[in-house]
Amino acid sequence: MKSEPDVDAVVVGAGFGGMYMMHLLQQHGLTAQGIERGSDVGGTWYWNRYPGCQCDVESMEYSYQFSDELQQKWDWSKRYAGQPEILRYANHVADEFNLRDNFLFDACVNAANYDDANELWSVSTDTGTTVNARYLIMATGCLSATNTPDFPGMADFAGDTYHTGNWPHDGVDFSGKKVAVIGTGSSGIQAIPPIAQQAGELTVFQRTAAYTVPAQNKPLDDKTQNEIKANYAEFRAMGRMSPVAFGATFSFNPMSVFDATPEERKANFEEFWNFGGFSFLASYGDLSATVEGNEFACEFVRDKIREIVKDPETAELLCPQGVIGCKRLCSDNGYYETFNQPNVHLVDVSTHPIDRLTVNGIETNGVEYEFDAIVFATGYDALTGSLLRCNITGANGLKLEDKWSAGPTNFLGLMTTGFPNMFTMTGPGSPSALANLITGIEQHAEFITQLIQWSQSQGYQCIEAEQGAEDSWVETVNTRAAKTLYPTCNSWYLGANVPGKPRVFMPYVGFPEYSEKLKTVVAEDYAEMRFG
Ligand code: NA7
Repeated sequence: MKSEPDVDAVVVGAGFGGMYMMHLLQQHGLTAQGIERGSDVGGTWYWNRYPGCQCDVESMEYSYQFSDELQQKWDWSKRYAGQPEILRYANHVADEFNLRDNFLFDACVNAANYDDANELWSVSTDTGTTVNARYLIMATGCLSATNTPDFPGMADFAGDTYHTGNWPHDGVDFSGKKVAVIGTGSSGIQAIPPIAQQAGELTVFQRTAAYTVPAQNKPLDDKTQNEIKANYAEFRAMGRMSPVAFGATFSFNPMSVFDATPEERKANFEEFWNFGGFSFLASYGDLSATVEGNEFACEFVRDKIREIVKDPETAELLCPQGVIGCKRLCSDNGYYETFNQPNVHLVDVSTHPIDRLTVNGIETNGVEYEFDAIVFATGYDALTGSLLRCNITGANGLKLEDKWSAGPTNFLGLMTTGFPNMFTMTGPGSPSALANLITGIEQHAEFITQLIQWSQSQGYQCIEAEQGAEDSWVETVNTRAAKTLYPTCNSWYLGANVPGKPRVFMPYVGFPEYSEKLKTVVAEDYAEMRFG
């Protein structure tokens, strides 16, 4: 006789994904045990408490839409919410829907094994708890496994070290200190201006200059907020129609960048620059179609940098090369202006890398720089890192790290063959970080719940994607990516930022088509999956 599970499902992670998943399971009468390594809800927003941390999707869009009552009740203070406000929102949602009771906090999953005989997942944590469940739902986030380069001498440095993705809860006082920031992606670009305000001296180590557009953040006035709330359903529907699942606050210009005169282009780029943030990539319909067309926007941004940054040598070092939007476009609050401060210095480590950390600081190109503190803004083992760190073993002893040794393969970014009843939310192979993550989370949680219910209604205990479905989905994801400029740069979308990680473009490009595909799969009674 087969063993019975302790609960229907284990949900790993209490970020926005795990929270909504838990809510849906509870609502549909399924029992669930949540496991979260943090002490409370919030996921990415629980850990990323570095100064200046802010969402790059507008508040009215970066929020749940499953409950109109919730979206009407919550008021955002700013156009782009900062981390503290987003974390307050996560806590509010947890309170409203009673989501904490079924979570075990301060517990990190250290193994998840599929028991073939009983068709159950056995999930164990570093606190000694083991839970047996029919379904395993991994809501571990796209950007939650931090990446800290393994510089020689890491242990030698006598000062304090921090990673932006694991920031002390009580904050850090850099007053009067000599501080280094390594990394100039979104996190570095957001953290550098406030750290520069406080620190005695700040030195930024830049390997690749990133494109950033001012967020143009501002308080969200009642009138704007109330207008959106009055037609929230329509506003959300507009967001869901966009290729990135947000953008209801701005218009995508369908014009070709080649059809405009230089003066028209400059004026148009200026308009989008002044609007701020990601919208800049919507300034022309074909901006991301060709390198030649894209270069017009790149040069516009470089001219802005040359205009803002007073020291010409620093300005040139800050000028990014390559395609804008290939790596995720950053949005900032006074980033370039910060380099005009006399206490801020830029060290280019593109041609000569950081050699080592020393007792006193950082050594590169024969020069030792002395610091009291080093901030690693060096990013994440994105999309797959948080899954692989859970040590997952599927049917017949197949390890996820072995199956994905050449890169992640799955069906719809949701299920990988050989791992029955395991679901990954906003995983590789889904639009994930290329789209509004909360919208993607809702879509996945709803799909998974519906699929489990359907399977149970048919009397099945086991769900698995057919190998053919997985192969064809992998091909679709690759074909999609190959039609874009995304694979042309060393981004974390490709795993290129982590030494030794397979170089595979992981997210699915195209949110609306993905939504249609999910609907088709449901309408066809999950024909590409096997049930048992
Ligand atoms: P990112 O975007 O991966 O940025 C990491 C930065 O750290 C980037 O500038 C890297 O340079 C730099 N880096 C990484 N390793 C090194 C070494 N060894 N030496 C010097 N510099 C290094 O992470 P973020 O946290 O900023 O942003 C992640 C996402 O969060 C972001 O896209 C938003 O979606 C929110 P590189 O570019 O690799 O040369």
